Amino acid sequence: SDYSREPPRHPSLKINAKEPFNAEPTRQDLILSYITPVDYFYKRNHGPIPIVEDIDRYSLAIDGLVEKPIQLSMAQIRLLPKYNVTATLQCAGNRRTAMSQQLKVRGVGWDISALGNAVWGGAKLSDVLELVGVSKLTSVTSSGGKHVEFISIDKCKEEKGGPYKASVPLSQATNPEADVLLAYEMNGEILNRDHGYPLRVVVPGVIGARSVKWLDRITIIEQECQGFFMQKDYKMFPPSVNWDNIDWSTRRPQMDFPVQSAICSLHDVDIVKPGKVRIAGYAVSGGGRGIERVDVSIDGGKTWFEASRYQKTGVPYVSDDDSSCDKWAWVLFEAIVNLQSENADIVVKAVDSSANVQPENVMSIWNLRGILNTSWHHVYVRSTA
Ligand code: MTE
Ligand code: MO
Repeated sequence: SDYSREPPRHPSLKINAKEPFNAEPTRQDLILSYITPVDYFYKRNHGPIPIVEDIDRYSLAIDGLVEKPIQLSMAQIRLLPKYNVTATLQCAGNRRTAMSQQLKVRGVGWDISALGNAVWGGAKLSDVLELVGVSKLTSVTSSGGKHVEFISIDKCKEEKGGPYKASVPLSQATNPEADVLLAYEMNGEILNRDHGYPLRVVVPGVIGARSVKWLDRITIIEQECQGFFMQKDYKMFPPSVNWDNIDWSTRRPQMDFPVQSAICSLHDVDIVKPGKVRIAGYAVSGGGRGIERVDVSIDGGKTWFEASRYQKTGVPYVSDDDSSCDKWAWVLFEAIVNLQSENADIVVKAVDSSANVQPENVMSIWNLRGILNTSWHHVYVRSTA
């Protein structure tokens, strides 16, 4: 594998693995703005970043169980109606390091910033599939439970040098409301190489692993994608499963991510002045569920109060009100607390619009791959005058 032509990256990113390149922004940088600048957006790769040199020769193949397979140029994709969808992409491995500190797990270590919120611009997958004769809102019954597989042009060792792939159910792919995009823009700029130039999938509300970058081919298949990252990775196992007794076939590939939140304004073990302290961070849920509430504690979870939530400044955030909020996007939260005690255990947990809550204890959701650590996020601070 060839890492000699990697793109430039912002020097402030914390590098968790160099080859393949995996990096996240600092906690402070992550919440500087509601829309994450491309420079500060986490980068998660399984191989070298491919190069598409000549965009005029790039084409996307759409084939499989369709009436008329086609090849689309970038120019043809750009002719389709363009949508801008604000969506948070979160890696299933976000917060893995904290899980591994309790009991070792396998995988790239991430702090709390393996996510970002961007405005993705592109064509809807439902419009693209109409071009091959697959109509919108194809139900599970009428499709016979088919799937849409996304195949990349990158090469990764987990696929024995083959491309990264993933799939979503055809019923989700053909649903315009699911907002599955073939994105060629990120925050109004041409998608850069790290994030999938020239074209990537964005599956809102679903773990980042399904949003395939550097898209080469879309194929309609009978069964879900049999690739490594669908079948031998990114599955949530119970704490009792270890590397000796694991049977990958017993679990389904993880799709939606659960409710998550974390404090970004503080670290373990910051020294703060007694008095007013700002507690700020993000909360997000999968599946288009909004954030109903963010609870903050400064006594380790004995007593709680509610933080304020916001997306766009000046617009009140009302979860599940599509007209005023971005349903696929995180909320930022903020609370000003009065810290007097010498040692404070500051905690955050969020509640989503289906009343799902985060588990208190990380070991209750421990799994050998260290995915979906959504346990209450703690920061321990000391206050001295
Ligand atoms: N697509 C390809 N082709 N190759 C990859 O390694 N990584 C996936 C997904 N799509 C990956 C991919 C994972 S695990 C995540 S979390 C997201 O891309 C990360 O997207 P980002 O690097 O744009 O933040
Ligand atoms: Mo990921």
